[in-house]
Amino acid sequence: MILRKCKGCGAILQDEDENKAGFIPNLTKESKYCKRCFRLMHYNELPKIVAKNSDYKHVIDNVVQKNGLIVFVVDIFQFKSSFSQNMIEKLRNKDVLLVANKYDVFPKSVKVENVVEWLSKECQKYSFKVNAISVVSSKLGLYIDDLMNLIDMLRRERDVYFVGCANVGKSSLINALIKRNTSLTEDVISTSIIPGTTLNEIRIPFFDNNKAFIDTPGLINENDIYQTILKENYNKIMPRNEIKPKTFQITEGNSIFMAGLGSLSFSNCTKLSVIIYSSNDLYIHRCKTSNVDNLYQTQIGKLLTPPSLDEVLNLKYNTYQYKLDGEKKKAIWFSGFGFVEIIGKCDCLVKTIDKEVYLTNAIIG
Ligand SMILES: Nc1nc2c(ncn2[C@@H]2O[C@H](COP(=O)(O)OP(=O)(O)OP(=O)(O)O)[C@@H](O)[C@H]2O)c(=O)[nH]1
Ligand SMILES: [Mg+2]
Repeated sequence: MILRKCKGCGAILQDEDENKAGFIPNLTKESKYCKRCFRLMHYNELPKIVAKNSDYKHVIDNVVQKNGLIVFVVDIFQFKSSFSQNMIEKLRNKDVLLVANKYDVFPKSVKVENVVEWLSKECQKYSFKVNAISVVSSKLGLYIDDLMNLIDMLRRERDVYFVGCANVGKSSLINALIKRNTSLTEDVISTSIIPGTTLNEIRIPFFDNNKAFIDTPGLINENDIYQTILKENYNKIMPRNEIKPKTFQITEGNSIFMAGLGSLSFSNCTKLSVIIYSSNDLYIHRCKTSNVDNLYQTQIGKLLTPPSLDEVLNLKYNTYQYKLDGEKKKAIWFSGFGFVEIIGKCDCLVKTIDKEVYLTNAIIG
């Protein structure tokens, strides 16, 4: 028996168990997509079966053994959680093209060259050598031709593997490259807002000599807020179009809530500029620091939502303390729901849902 793979998710097609990956009611030689991918593509029904880290690990261990060009995709809005230490270690000393996707969510005033320079410094910080860096939007097709040129330059007649954390847009990027370079107008691979959409390796012959684009399941990052909050809130925290930054002039004793997902409290400062980059739908609330504890106790899930009221009891919050010397503009990155740039000297107490927070030099500059 020849095993056939679903073209949308890579699972092996089968007609025996509806609750398992790759199910299709009547499997024939012509079958292309499993029921899950068919319903996702035609009815936008979100997948219930998702990849596990065992799927990712099995595939990535195989990819790094191969002599291919590796396109390491990160999400520019979730840079810190998608530039995963775990992936960096796997990809060290390989032929890597780093691609920052979802550039469309950044304000139009942000120059690609500056983002590339910032990314290159982040790579240096981790002594992570890459062959090239590219910034794109697979959604709007921005800089897709430049990326194709880079791939052509670096591929040297080899296969091209797309790897990265779940949800960064690996499958969307392959779809964008194929649509731009063929007569196809529809997506070939399934994509969705749910992390773990791609279930197994998907090989799409694209170059001469049967060389291919190869999609892979993403690493499900435990530090990703999408592993914690309810699915109904995903659309409120993931920006879908250009972010309109919100600027605040902050003085001693002021705080800012990013809905109920986190807050920043400022002290030991005279005057600061604080710029919030988050989904335009995320409610930002400024208040006095003396009110913060009371708001956490009484308004999470109500005024300060997401999270939703019925998930509040399961959530834990962590605090982090930063001392900013004011010499350089800094960025504090939350896991998956935004980042905040701060100009000025201050102490900043960050409280957020049980996920890591990162401090870097400002990316927007
Ligand atoms: N704004 C924006 N959203 C994007 C872009 N590319 C992908 N997305 C969205 O990001 C989500 C994840 O995209 P996928 O292509 O499924 O991501 P993936 O990396 O293949 O995810 P897994 O298969 O789960 O590992 C979807 O909701 C996409 O619509 C982009 O360039 N801009
Ligand atoms: Mg995918």
